[in-house]
Order: sequence, then structure tokens, then C-alpha cells
Amino acid sequence: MKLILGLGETGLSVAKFLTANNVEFKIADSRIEPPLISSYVYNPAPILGDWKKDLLSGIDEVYISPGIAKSESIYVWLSEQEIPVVSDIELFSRHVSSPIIGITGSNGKSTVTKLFSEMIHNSGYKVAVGGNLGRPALELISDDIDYYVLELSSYQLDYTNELNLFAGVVLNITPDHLDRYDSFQSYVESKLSIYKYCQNCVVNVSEEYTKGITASKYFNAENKKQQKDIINTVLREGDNLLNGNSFLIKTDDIALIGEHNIANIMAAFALGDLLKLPTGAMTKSVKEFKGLEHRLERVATIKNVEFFNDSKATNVISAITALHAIVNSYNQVVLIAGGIAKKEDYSELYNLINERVSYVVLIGISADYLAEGIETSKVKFASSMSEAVNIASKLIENGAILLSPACASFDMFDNFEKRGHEFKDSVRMLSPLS
Ligand code: UMA
Ligand code: ADP
Repeated sequence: MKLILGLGETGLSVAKFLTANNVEFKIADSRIEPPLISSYVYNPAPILGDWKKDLLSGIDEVYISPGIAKSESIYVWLSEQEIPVVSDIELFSRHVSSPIIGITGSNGKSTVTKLFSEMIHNSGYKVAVGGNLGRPALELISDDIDYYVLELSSYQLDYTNELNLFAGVVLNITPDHLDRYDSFQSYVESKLSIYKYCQNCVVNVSEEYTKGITASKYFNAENKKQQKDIINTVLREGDNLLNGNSFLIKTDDIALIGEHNIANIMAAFALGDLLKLPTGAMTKSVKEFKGLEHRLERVATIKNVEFFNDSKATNVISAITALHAIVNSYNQVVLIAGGIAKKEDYSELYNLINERVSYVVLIGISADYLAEGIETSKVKFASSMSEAVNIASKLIENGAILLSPACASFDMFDNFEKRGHEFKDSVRMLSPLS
């Protein structure tokens, strides 16, 4: 008998898949009312509430949801009883024959996943995209798919023992999710585990933690001169991006802003090269790619002020990255930040704000805490997103207003998407004449 643990999007997709394949299972969730319970239309009825050991009797394999941490009692019992535990990604990989490409990293996963799949689509192939982004992997399975592109989280990799990837990349590694790992090193190992499953590794040579790994294709957003294996590298020479010695695109023709996005684009080119996608289709995709919602998304220009929504920046590194991109393009910048601060080192963000940002409007429960590191004359407080946007819009006449919270959203919003939508609605409510 199989056991599905978790009744979120993952658990639901596994239940649907096993039902369609006539495999018997039990399903359990530690919550009394998991949010997707009303979408569960399968047999048997789920077992809800605190984990109980007897759940495991007669079970020979477990499909575990990524949100369940290894520290939870159920996982400890599973390990003691040596019952095999598998991710939905591994189950997916067992059942598809078309090439799978896996994309992981601390930041930029969704951007690269989406851009790379556009490249495949524009090359005339049928591509299915999902995993940690959008639809769970098992929902993607279809006979007519040429390529599967999966965004993979460290949580999904942690429960994966076997996976057949045609290619895979770790975009970058910076501290994140440290509440789930006993050390940063464990988190790094989780990310790097993707390379065990790859026929072709794509490696970021500028990333400290992936430097020594041998790749089929490298990318280097920093400096061509530091690059040894130029032919096998997507690299940068001044304003040009190159694949080895072949010209790809001018950075001026790229719609996305920020140096981080140059690295993201290079990663997509490197993957595309392994699939032998035509250069023309890849560059067309890059030129047309406007990025994803809530990631340094251009919202509006009102008078001489541009508004950007970077609500996805839920950690300090992603906010610093977005802020760098904006302060390099605009003289006057107002940052809207705050929410629930994670246990991170904010000092680099404070330095950047104190040196380059005109004002900061702070929201959420960590507002006072964040204010402690910022020059008092720059700080304003707001109690809602619309108030924050209103205050920010009156502070500068030229430049950019950026929402990049560096914090989780759950104190004021259901999720980062809702926070971004409220920002955009508030910007739309600003009268162009006010
Ligand atoms: N939970 C319980 N009891 C359970 C099962 C889950 O309390 O029995 C809690 C978890 O602790 C978690 C929440 O429920 O807080 C959701 O967990 P889940 O595993 O049921 O999540 P799913 O709905 O299956 O969504 C998961 C991914 N979520 C996580 O990894 C937390 C989704 O990524 C992913 O899109 C989806 O599978 C489809 O593959 C979201 C995410 O936040 C976007 N990912 C993290 C990130 O990007 O930083 C890793
Ligand atoms: P992920 O799916 O890994 O969370 P996204 O593509 O959704 O990544 O981007 C999330 C945030 O991370 C964005 O708001 C952006 O500011 C930042 N970001 C994107 N790409 C990079 C990168 N290569 N390096 C650092 N930060 C990045």
C-alpha cells in the first residue's frame, strides 16, 4: 500500500495520478482542514490531524509533500522503519520518457524556467512547464510533450533519490530557508544534489559553491578574461553576450533590467545550447521576454516616476539585487519595504539604502526593527499598502518607486502575489494629476 503525505497541491496531484493508474493508497495531512480539501474528490477519505505512527502500518512507499520538514515526527518514524520516501518529482520522472530539464537555485528559478520554456516553444517544440512553479510535475504528463521543464526547490530535491534529467542547473546559492536546514552547508548540499541526476550539467562559474563542478556548458556573467573553457561557455564581452566565440545578443536588446537578469538569461542560453535550439529562436525569446509578475515588474510611469513591483523579494538578497538594478538606473529612488523580517543579516541592505536611496516607506510588523538600521531622515511609516504608495508618490518628482519588501508578506497579506496586486492597484488609483 502507498501513502501520500500532505494534501496540498502536491498531494492532490499524486492522488489524481495514482487514481488514474489504479494504484491503491492512503492519504494524510497533519492539518485538520488542509486548504485544498474541497478539491479532493478521490477515494479513500483523507486522514487528517496530528501524525500518528499507525499510519505507516502496511506501507511500502511514501510520496511526501515538500512542505513537510524532515524534523517532523512522521519523517522520523519513516526513517526508523526504513520505509522508502519519494518526492512527486521522482514519481514523475519514472513515468515520462521525453527529456526533463531541472532548474534550481536560491533566486531566479522562476525567471529562468519561464524564459527557457519560451525558447523551447519558439523553437517549434511542445514544452510543459511546472514543478515548484505553477502546476505540480505530475499534472504535466502528456504523450505529445517534447520537453519537460521543471523548477525544483531544495525541498523537492531533499526527497528525491533518483531522477533522470537531460540537463540541470543550479543558478546561484545564497542563504534561504535556513529554518528547514541544520546549517547553510546542508542547504548548499541540497541544491547541489541536482547534479547527481544530470546527463548534462550547466554550471555558473561565478558561483562560489559550484565552481569546481565539471559541466557540459558553463555560464559566466562576470568577466570573459577569467574564463578558461571559452568554447563551452556562455559569457559576456562588454555589451555583447556570446556563446563561446559566437555572438548571441546585445545587452541593450534585453527587456529585463538588472545584472542578475543577465546571469539568468545566460543560464537559459546555456540550457538552450544543450538542446541545440536555434540561436534566432533563443534571442527572439530574450528580446520579447518581459519577466514574470511580481519580479521587478514595471507597473506604470506617472509623470516622471516609474513604479516597480518586486513583491517576490521575500528575502534580503533578492531585495538587494532589485535595489542595485534600480539605483543604477535612477537618481532618486523610494523603496517600499517591510512585512515579517526573517532571521537574516540586513546590514548590506542598510548600507545600500543609506548610500543610494532617497526614502524608505516601511510597512508591516517588522517596520520598527528595519528602521533601526536606516538614517532617520529617510524613513516614513505606513499602515497599509495604499498609504505607502501614496506617501512614496509625494516624496520624489523624478525617478523610481520600488516595492521590494525583503520580508515575508503573511502579516498583512495572504501571500506575496496578493501584496503585489495591492501595490499595483494602489499605483493605478494614483491620479496622474495628483
Ligand atoms: N503542511 C502541513 N501538514 C501537512 C502538509 C503540509 O502543515 O501534512 C504545511 C507545510 O508545512 C506548508 C504548507 O502546508 O507550510 C504547504 O505544504 P505542501 O507541501 O502541502 O505544499 P503544496 O501545496 O504541495 O505546494 C508545493 C510547494 N510548496 C512548498 O514547497 C512549501 C509549492 O511551492 C509548489 O508550487 C507546489 O508544491 C507544486 O509543486 C511554493 C513554495 O513556496 C510556491 N515553494 C518554496 C519556495 O519557492 O521558496 C520552496
Ligand atoms: P525564484 O523562483 O528562485 O524565487 P524568481 O525568478 O521568482 O526566483 O525571482 C525572485 C526574486 O529574486 C526577484 O524578485 C529578483 O529580485 C531576485 N532575483 C532573480 N534572479 C536573481 C539572480 N540571478 N540573483 C539574485 N537575485 C535574483
